[in-house]
Amino acid sequence: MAKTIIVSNRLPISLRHRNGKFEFKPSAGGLATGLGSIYKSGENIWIGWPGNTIEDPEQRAEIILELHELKMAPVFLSKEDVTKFYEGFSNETLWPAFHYFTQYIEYNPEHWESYREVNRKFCDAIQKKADPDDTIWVHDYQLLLLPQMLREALPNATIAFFQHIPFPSYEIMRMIPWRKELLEGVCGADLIGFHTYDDMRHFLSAVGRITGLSSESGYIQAENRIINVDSFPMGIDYGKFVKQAKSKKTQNIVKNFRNQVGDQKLILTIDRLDYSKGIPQRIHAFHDLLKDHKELHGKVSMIMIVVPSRDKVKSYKELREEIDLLVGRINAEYSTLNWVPVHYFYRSFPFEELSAFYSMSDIALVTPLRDGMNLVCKEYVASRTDQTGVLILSEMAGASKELRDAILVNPNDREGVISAIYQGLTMDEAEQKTRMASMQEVLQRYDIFQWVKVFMDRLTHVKAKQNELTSKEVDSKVEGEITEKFKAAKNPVLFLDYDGTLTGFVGNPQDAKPDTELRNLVKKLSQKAQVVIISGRDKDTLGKWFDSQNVDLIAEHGVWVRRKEDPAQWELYAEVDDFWKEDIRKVMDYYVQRTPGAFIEEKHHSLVWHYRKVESGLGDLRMRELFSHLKYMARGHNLQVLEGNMVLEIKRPDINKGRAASALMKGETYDFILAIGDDWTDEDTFKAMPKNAFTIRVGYAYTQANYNIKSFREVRSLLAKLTQ
Ligand code: GDG
Repeated sequence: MAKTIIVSNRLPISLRHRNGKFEFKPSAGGLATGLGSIYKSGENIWIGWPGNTIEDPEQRAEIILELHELKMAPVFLSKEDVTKFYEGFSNETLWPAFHYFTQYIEYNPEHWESYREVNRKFCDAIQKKADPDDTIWVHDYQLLLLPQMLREALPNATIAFFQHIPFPSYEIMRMIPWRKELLEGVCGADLIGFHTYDDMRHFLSAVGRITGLSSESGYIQAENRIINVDSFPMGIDYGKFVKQAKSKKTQNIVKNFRNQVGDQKLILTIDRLDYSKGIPQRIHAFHDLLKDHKELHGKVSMIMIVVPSRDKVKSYKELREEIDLLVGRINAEYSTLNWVPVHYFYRSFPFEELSAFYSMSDIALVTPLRDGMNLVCKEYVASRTDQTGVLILSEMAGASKELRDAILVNPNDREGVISAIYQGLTMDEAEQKTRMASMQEVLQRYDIFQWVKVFMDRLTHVKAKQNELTSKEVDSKVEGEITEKFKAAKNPVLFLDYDGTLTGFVGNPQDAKPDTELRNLVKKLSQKAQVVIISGRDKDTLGKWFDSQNVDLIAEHGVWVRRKEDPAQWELYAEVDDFWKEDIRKVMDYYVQRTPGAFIEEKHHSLVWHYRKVESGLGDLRMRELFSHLKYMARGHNLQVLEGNMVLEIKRPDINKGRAASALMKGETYDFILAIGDDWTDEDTFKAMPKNAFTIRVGYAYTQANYNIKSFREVRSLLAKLTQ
């Protein structure tokens, strides 16, 4: 049976070497608990770095054995890996870039090289454990290249990726020299998750602009499959925080702590040491609050817990010194013999004490400058079992998207933060309870277990969707069937769309003329079958390009037809009027004036607005505007507005390829019919085909066709097989 493998840079344990033996302490973090239901069952396993650098083979063997008992497997990193991959590329390039601290970004090719190598190490370690159809869930920014490496090594595996930190705007992403490799690395996954909708739209925009892969409604269209990108705001183990807050142990600690600090309001702040958390800015705000409100002196204290982290990295060392200085200054300025403004702890606390801090504090002040989610604010809310307390939360934390009943602040707006603290200190109990109750309801429902469930369900859904598409793939069996039936046929016909089907897309539509390979292919096909080129192109271009070929041409989606028996004669297949064009052209022209790169193509029965050469993003925006403008006008003229591949076309609704194809087949008895096309206009052709026809859509989109095929290259190769 297929198993599930969880992968993260760090294993959820801490490892200590004491008295010649290793001691393993499992992590009590929310993620480890949430994923516990997965990795602890059946054959499942968690793979990652144990957190120490161990070179000795005997010690390694001992660790492998011990971890095996805990359903974990190690990836061993060398000291150099830790310096270059972990402290270097992960924490000095990706971390600052993804948190918008561009001033701290290091661009070091050696670190990049190591990042690649370590991702490869992870891939190798996983390959040793994985079966071909396993599910592999990769976590976080240290392993952005891993999904694609795994895709290549295990093409049939189900691969998911979740990023715990923000995903920055394209403007930041494009600064990184290795941006394309990083994005392509992530796109090896089937499901890609972020905490918020903003992260996901930044990712989709970067993928579109940097890799060229297009997406719609959260689905990226990769060459051979669809990839779903979605937002999954991570929850906490809600029940655990409630239980701990109510426990005797924690209540006793609260009493004890309270005796020590006396009767005053407490403002709690808890963070890992990190410049993204806005710690100095918060101390400045508290300082100014005390300066402005003398009446608060002696009545309010801040409990500030900073958990040591990455203290070998220069910017972190400097941050620590800055915090020491600021705390020293505020305490020196305002302390009295029985009051200290800031109680500062540079260490971590056991869980029951953490819970006591949450329980006893009147305000939690959570003001990161940027944070993927932030769990501390959620833990505070869960711990407020009597529903009193005030949460002040930064808009820059992912959690602010869910906790709308917190006092939301911009952490850069010092005045705003000061007045939020004042509002919190003076908020009446009824309001506190209303806000807290509503936040608790949200967090209780979307806890960590629900998060894991929703993510895994979505992964199953994406796979099912992919299978639906690939089950229709033209594989060698289908290819064999088509070729065999074609060869046995006496009167076969082929309906072939042109752009995107027989040839790729280019910037200028007039440059897409048939190359030698295609001309030869069509020539050979036309000796064995009736070939109909069925296109939206204008008749003059199509006529010129297929001048000497023995083929039927249907131009402009069925307005014109040219039979091979009479190549000099274009026949009007549909009566069209064009008095509507003047009004519509004026509108389209207005959008051309405003949009560098856009142009209008005029066909006999339609007008087309092209935006392939417009700046990416701007083209879509203008197209949407034009779409709604034209839709309104189209009603008056009984016209249809259709969105195509980087074009917007307006035409009469009763003219389409399907109608033309049916007319051409009338009275004929074909014993083999094949229709191939790549966009919505070809769907009309597919719909018009009799049941026994082979219909194929190029690309992996939903379609009326019986089959999908990867690209125009595969179309050519299929057609070449028919000519042999
Ligand atoms: C990353 C993203 C995202 C803190 N002090 C103590 C202690 N903690 C625990 C808290 C909380 C955790 O550490 C901190 O989690 P955060 O979410 O606030 O921050 P990051 O470490 O930066 O995490 C972040 C997260 O991933 C999850 O996706 O939310 O945005 O940056 O759980 O309780 N625990 C104990 N003693 C302490 O003194 N026992």
